[in-house]
Amino acid sequence: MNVLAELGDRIARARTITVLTGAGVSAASGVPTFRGKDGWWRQFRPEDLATAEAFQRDPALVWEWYAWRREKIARCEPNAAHHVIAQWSQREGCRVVTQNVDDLHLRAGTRNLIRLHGSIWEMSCWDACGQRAWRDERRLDAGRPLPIPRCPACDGLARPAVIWFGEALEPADLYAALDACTCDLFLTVGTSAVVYPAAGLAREAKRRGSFTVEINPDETPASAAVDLTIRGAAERVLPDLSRI
Ligand code: BV8
Ligand code: ZN
Repeated sequence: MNVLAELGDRIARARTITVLTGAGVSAASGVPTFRGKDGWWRQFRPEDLATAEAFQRDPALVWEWYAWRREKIARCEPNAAHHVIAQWSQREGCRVVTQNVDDLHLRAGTRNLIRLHGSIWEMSCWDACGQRAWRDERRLDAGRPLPIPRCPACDGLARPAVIWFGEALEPADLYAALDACTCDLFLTVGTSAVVYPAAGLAREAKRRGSFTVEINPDETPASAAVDLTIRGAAERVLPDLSRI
């Protein structure tokens, strides 16, 4: 039986499935990945700007980067990989854990979605008045960056409601993701497996007895730890699996 057929059979037989996704799942939709060649903006890497220190130092610059990403993402549609994962998520026992902040899983209709790093379409109060994660989908107007968004409650600075490097994940999300590591089948799809704690989930699932699979065109630090690696693009491999 070939590898895809074997995995398709496992998917059909699994009582519980968890899918962990990274930026590679949105690549076919046109969303820049973080560590790919398109991950840079001007002379900055994501790690330079996705931090509270960068925002403290220059909120306007960080907001320009997020406005640029929002503008790009607003023109993207969920791709075949999102649609297959959304279909699987309708099954009892299937959970989806995403590191992506583009909300394309939500737009594809995914149920039981755990968003580890928040959403680029939500904002929180930087001045910590407590106003959190309100939706704001305003776009760039005529190519000029947004005026820095303000908090509707205290008129302080608003920040993107995402988890920056050096910030703790929401405990409820982290616990839900860890709980999802107890499953028959764990698929890690389209992530470079370098950002923790998300990067440790495949190993945790294996430790808990899951059959673990990586779907990625490239090798990653997780490749040696999983039971099965499928070298391919999510938007091609997932539809093939769903047809088995
Ligand atoms: C935490 C949201 C602790 C923002 C993101 C020093 C100080 C503090 C912390 C640390 C430190 N050193 C290390 C850490 C931990 C740090 C970390 O892991 N750093 C790394 C860089 C070493 N982690 C953190 O800081 C986390 N918090 O540790 O808190 C703590 C505890 C208590 C109190 C205080 C603190 C928070 C990490 C979250 C960072 N936020 N995003 C935003 O988006 O603006 S991370 C960002 O990168 C993304 O969200 C994504 O989650 C993450 C990983 O990227 P990927 O999704 O994997 O994308 P990437 O481009 O890397 O790879 C794409 C993959 O797809 C590739 O493998 C490619 O081959 C593949 N691909 C391409 N095309 C396809 C494909 N696959 C399939 N199909 C295709 N077509
Ligand atoms: Zn406020």
